[in-house]
Amino acid sequence: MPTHPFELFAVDGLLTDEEREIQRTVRAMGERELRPHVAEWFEDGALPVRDLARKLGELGVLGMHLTGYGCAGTNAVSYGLACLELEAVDSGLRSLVSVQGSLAMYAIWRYGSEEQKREWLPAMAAGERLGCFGLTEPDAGSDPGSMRTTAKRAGGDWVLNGTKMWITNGSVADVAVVWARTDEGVRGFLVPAGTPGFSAPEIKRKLSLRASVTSELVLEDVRLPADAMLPGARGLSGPLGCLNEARFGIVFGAIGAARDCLETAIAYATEREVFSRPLTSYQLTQQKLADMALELGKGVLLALHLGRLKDAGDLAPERVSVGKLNNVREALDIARQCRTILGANGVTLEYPVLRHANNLESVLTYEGTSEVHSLVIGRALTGEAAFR
Ligand code: TGC
Ligand code: FAD
Repeated sequence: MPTHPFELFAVDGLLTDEEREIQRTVRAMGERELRPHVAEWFEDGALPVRDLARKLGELGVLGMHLTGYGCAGTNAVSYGLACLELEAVDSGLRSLVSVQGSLAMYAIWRYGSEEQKREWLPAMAAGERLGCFGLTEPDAGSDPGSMRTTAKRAGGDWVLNGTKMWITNGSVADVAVVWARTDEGVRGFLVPAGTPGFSAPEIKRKLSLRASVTSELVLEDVRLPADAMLPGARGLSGPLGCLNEARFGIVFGAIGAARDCLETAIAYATEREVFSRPLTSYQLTQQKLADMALELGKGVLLALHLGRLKDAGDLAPERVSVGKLNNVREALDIARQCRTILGANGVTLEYPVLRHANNLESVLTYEGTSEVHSLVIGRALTGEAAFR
């Protein structure tokens, strides 16, 4: 009887009953309501974000690791497992949950005023209102400290000018969390959709994360009241603090995409006969499968370890970098290797492997590129910052 790759590492035994139940519930919803449509969403480059947000809100996964304001208040491991199961369907679905819960909601939850929290968080947890997170600019990605977007005081108001680029859910969001340079350093602002001077054109023709909306944010003399600023975030540590949360979800999520690829490749190789024997019966195939199972298993153990550290309040940012760099890089390698096992069938949307591989190209780049995370780890190891 074949053993599942996770079973080789006895992963299930490391989870509590509640964590297993949350994982089972998210997986079942994903298989029932998301997987049957995902190839079409990817092919069309169109995602029914509003419908999905409401479904994900009902499931309780939006901002699920936050407490109060309608959020589920689960532990970090449960949130990670939900990300894993959503990304097993498509990275774009995990992205939706990451941006809503770990970036937009987290920014408000962590740095917002009581009024801002009450206004936005319950509706965002329910999936009735959507948020996005605008940090990257056309000329400032890895180095957000060089951002050009400004917020200037005008009487009691703020006036924002600038452009944000590659913003997930930008054109469907009800509120954009926008980071801008002020006289007192980088500050965060809540920009409601429809504010005069604010527009969010969608970016088309992506070859990756096609089941995800990506947009530009254009701010032309956008006037906001004084209370649109997030009072608790000062300096670059504000947005970077949010990134720690979303990167943590990706550490688990990437394993979901890789698991789906490996399960697909094993099932395919079992059925596929080459030179009159099943593909699984060849040593070269078994070598590939064994190597991938090792990386997948090590990746899930690393994710769980980081999850336990996070729940214990001991997850330093460089540890998140270790997980993000390793698990996304290995997931991408696994997706590409699985593609070889599927031969020509691997390049179609009939199977998920190249879709996952293409998605993982974006995942390797967003939330800190693999090079940025290598440099964060390098700085931790040597004490030398080699970013600039
Ligand atoms: P540096 O001088 O190191 O730090 C500036 C201030 O920030 C603090 N800090 C952090 N705080 C919390 N968490 C972290 N991970 C932090 N890293 C640094 C630091 O202590 C300092 O605070 P203070 O109070 O002393 O001022 O900053 P640097 O300019 O040298 O940059 C360091 C670097 C390169 C690591 C950072 O800029 C970086 O992480 N760059 C990558 C940018 C990035 O990841 N962008 C992602 C945009 S969002 C996104 O991609 C969403 S995709 C979502 C989806 O669809 O799933
Ligand atoms: P650059 O920073 O220009 O990097 C180009 C290359 O240079 C990379 O290989 C990089 O690693 C390398 N490099 C950079 N610095 C160094 C260095 N010091 N040493 C050596 N090499 C270096 N951003 C948001 O704010 N919100 C979002 O919701 C969001 N969603 C996204 C969705 C998608 C689909 C994508 C693709 C991106 C999204 N991003 C988002 C943007 C993402 O965070 C940036 O693309 C990422 O931070 C990298 O920035 P960049 O693309 O400008 O690349």
